[in-house]
Amino acid sequence: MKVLVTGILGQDGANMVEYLLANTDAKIYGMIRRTSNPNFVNCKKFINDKNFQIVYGDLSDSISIDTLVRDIQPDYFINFAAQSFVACSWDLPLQTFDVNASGVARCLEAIRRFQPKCRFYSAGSSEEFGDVEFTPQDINHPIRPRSPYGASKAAARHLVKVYRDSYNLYAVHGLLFNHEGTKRGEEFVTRKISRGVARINYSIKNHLPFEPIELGNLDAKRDWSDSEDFVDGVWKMLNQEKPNEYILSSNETHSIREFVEKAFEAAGIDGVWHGERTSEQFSISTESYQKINGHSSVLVKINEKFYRPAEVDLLLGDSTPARQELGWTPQVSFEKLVSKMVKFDIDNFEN
Ligand code: NDP
Ligand code: GDR
Repeated sequence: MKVLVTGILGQDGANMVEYLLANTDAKIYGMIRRTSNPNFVNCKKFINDKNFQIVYGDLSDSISIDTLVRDIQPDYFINFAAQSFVACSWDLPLQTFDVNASGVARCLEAIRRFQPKCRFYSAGSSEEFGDVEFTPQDINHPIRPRSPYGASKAAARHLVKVYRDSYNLYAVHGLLFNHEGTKRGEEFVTRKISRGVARINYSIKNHLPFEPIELGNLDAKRDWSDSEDFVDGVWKMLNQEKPNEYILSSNETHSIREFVEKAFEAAGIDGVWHGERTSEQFSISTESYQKINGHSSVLVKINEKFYRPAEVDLLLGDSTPARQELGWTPQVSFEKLVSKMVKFDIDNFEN
């Protein structure tokens, strides 16, 4: 069995490769694009595995995708590559659309032409629901994106359906709510917070001054899970009798504010909120503040530059069909996820 996985330097691609190497005998081809200084930090566990091989390709280059599918003849093509940062998609709307939507068309075309029995996964997103009409969101929720990123993923979803219906391909666009972990990119809010907590924790322990973490909208609510649970759900989606689309989610929602509280709690730092709107701050509670020799006690403050032109206020998924029909059972709770990320970043900061 041969599996082509894209986005392997990112979070989900790397977790998927680890999962496949641990659970199958497949030969894994991990696609990376050409960059001057690729970062292999997420690939440490498998980069030298005999069943793993790096291949070059780019979703914006159809020749590279055609060549890979034609030469490898994969049984599965799992596409996690994307311009995945919503905030940046207003700055890069065309590049976002080209990679996330046209890129999926390039993958589907390559499969149609060179290996039509290959099973294809396209990484859909709860951002497609955007300006939500009802909660929790299930697979029938209307598509109402609020960002160029959300619009690009919605277009990819339509393309996958068109190719599935037109050419009888096993192609699924599974809708993933937010998922995080120790491989998460540093600009996403959860990792930004867990890394910030690790930095501040180090300063407090060493009686050093520190800068607060600067965040945008604290009121947005997200349905957060662990990426390692999701790659199992994606693999299950690819191994059904018929190609069906499912939602993967935790079925819980929490605000950014709650993530901040839980993250500092995981490091044993007590904080309190005060102030309103853009003046709101999270500061060390008086008792523990005395331990830090009178340095500024502000842990989190607002920086308006992190607000978005349009926000998705509330995401809460309903993944009951995936749990019942795929037998998918996520293992990591919200609390466990936060403490796992904080602990990892504290250990890494200190070593
Ligand atoms: P990451 O941003 O961590 O990884 C994305 C990867 O895509 C990176 O390795 C990047 O390469 C690669 N990439 C970007 N552009 C191209 C291109 N033109 N050609 C080839 N590779 C490219 O994302 P995640 O792992 O978090 O997400 C995986 C997928 O799931 C994405 O499609 C994302 O949109 C989607 N998704 C993610 C969710 C989440 O909460 N994590 C939720 C819903 C959907 P490089 O390292 O060189 O930059
Ligand atoms: P999101 O993730 O946009 O949901 O997309 P992100 O972590 O970037 O934002 C989550 C929420 O936090 C608010 N926020 C901030 N966000 C960032 N990045 N930085 C900040 O300083 C900050 N302050 C507040 C945001 O406004 C937002 O409401 C992720 C990506 O993985 C997508 O690829 C994926 O499709 C969706 O999840 C589901």
